[in-house]
Amino acid sequence: MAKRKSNGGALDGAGSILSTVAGPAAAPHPSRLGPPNPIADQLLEKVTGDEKLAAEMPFNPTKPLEYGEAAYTPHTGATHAPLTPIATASTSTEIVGSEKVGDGQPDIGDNAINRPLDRVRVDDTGRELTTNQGVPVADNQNSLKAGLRGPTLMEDFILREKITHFDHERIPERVVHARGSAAHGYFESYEDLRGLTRAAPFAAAGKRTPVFVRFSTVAGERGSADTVRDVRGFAVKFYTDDGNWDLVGNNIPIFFIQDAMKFPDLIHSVKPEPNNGMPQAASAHDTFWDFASLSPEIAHMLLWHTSDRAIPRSYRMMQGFGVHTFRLVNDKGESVFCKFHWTPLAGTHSLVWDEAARLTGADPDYHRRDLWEAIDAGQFPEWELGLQVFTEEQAAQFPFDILDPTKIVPEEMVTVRSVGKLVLDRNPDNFFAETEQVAFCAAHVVPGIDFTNDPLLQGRIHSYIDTQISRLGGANFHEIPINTPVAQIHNNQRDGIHRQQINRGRVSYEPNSLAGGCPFQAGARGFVSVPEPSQGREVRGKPELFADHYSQARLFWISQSVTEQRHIINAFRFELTRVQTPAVRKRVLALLANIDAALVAGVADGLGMEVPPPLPLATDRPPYDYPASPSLSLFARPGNTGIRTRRVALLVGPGVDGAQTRKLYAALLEQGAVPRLVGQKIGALASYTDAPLDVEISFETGPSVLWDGVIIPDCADARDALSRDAAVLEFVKLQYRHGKPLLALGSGAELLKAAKIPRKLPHGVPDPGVIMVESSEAAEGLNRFVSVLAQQRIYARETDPARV
Ligand code: HDE
Repeated sequence: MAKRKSNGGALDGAGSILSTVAGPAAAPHPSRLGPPNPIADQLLEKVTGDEKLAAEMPFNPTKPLEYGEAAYTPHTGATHAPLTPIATASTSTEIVGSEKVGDGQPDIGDNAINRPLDRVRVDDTGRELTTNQGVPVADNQNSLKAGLRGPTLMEDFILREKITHFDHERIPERVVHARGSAAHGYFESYEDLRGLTRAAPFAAAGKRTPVFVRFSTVAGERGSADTVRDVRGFAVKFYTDDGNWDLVGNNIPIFFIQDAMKFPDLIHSVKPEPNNGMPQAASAHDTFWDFASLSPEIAHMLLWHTSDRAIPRSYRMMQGFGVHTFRLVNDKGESVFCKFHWTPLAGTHSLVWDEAARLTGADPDYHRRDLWEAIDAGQFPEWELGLQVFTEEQAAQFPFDILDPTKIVPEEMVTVRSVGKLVLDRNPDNFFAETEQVAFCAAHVVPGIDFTNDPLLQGRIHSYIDTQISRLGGANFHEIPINTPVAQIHNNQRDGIHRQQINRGRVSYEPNSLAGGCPFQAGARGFVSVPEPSQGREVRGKPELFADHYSQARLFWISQSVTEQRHIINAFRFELTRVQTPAVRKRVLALLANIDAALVAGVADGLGMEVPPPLPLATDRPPYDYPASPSLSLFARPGNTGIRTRRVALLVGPGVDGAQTRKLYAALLEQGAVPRLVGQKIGALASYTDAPLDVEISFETGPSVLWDGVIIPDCADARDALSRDAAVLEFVKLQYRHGKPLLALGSGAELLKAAKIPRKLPHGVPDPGVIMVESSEAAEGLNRFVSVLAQQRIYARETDPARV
């Protein structure tokens, strides 16, 4: 047989390249595949490129680095660039373009699903109505029938698509934190903090990182009211250069329990009772207090929960906390412990309980509306980020364990250093697509931030991704636009429900040579866990220091003002009065007896019970005697934004001084407040000095609880028109009772007199918030009103409950 001659690679194996299975063992690559054809030529280039790329990596050079000592040093994966982009493509037809697939010139090394949200915003202006398949709809009013009076036809695919979509419009709500509101904004670092952390948001002074922030209540269902007594979620998603960092915190710096194992029990106890589905969004029922009184580690949190922290005036006026101790890690791998604090520039302000309870009826969306309106008005809420940074050595000296999430690090022990600001400057376009579908996750950290062994945090690392899988319907929830990072996603995860990403190429594994080793592991540039030594006997338990349940509860109690202490006692009385099982009430009292004698006596008195002996302690260690920490009082942070966004009702009735009202209105607006004319009905209201006023909202629609302060302009008929209306009298009485400022001008004072509003506080000094002046002193009266409005309320009024 004649010896086979080499064809110089001309056509040998061409058939194999055109096929997708088997091929010659050693034939050189052909230089063409038959008749000229651009796609086939592309295929040849691709296969040739593939072969060269694979040959670049004759073995896995980093394998030995996975073992022994070498494993302690992270290493970068081996990688090679393809000679030609087509080598790593999925298909040689990649260059065939259309409106749908694009022009076949993908940006190599890019992941387009990470583009700004503009790519998925939809605007219908000037467009025809279509089906979900883009088919223009001729008639959106009628289903398709066999004759005008005939049955609807199965064939009506347009009706069926519309109804089917509607049937599935809801997704399961969050098991906790179901009720929430959110906004976009940015975080701006004040300094270059690279000495402390390599986390991207802190890399330079002035650096801005986009954020999406969601505030929430915990216990209520998605449609529950905003102003219930509850902890508020304060979850911040930072879209950093190194991927998403979620700081999923609360407005209270500690938690109810010490170990993730107890979370389902806690939540089952606080959620509506399973037999009758009541009460909604409230802890004031037997099962919660039964669980609480059997779990004394909750003592500290109960005081925060019964304090006014749990009924904030606004999401914009509450602090936020990361709760757990985290670690900051710099690029030398050095780490320190850190607690995160958000402090609102508007100060910390709260509702009073009676007001909060009425607001659930007057405006269940009170906090949602407040956030939305402030942002839409350009009054962007701001918080400062504070870090409490401390070392292992310092932590070892603390009288508590920094891994215990029921303990704070008092600011007197470690100061809070302000390192940047959070500004919320854009409302979402679509509540469902953004606020509802956003998926926060305590496990989303970036290089520079690391966990500690706090046993509550450790459990959270598992929970959040798991819950998104059922709530958002599968493993690809990170591809929902609000959840995609701004940083690129490149990995070998594939498929699953609702996959958005169209991965190019045939390689979805690592190590690989066919994609040039890509995506390759980032080594030291990637996320590297702090190499904390971890060794010990397996055990289900907690460290001894965790057993001190009362020292910090007492610290909180003694750090509160008299007013705040009174509110805590009242809240316990309210909650426990709703409890029906006396033995449960008694156990709660026994728990409180370990905190403070006046506290338990006040609560017991409200329940008509004796103070029982205290609950036994869980440790023989004597409690630690903390000095009071003034920064734990809400009054420590009045804020510096004045009366901006404060809502002021100008009560107007027939015979009002229109010119004066307009002047007051303009002056309030000038200072950033939100004045509104409130009257018996909307529409034109005759004024005796000026053109008629246009009343904006009625007493019914805008009841007293919706306003931070009230002004009664001079009104010739005040005595008749307003003072005889029980609803108007009730309006001003509630303003007074809720500690809000009232300013009456000229004969407007008749209304305050008719409502029997006292001018002095219970201890005899003039009430700075009840201001009655002549019309000629309107400017001075307004100044006094404004200075009270900007402060905390006049809580001293409460000390005499017989008033009004
Ligand atoms: Fe959460 N928590 N949590 N939590 N949490 C959820 O995740 C969980 C805890 C917090 O606006 C869930 O997506 C466990 C502490 C906020 O979307 C779920 C444990 C703190 C939000 C979950 C905790 C929080 C959640 C429900 C104990 C303060 C709302 C739906 C081990 C530091 C985020 C979801 C948003 C939401 C589990 C304890 C804050 C089920 C298992 C402590 C602000 O994954």
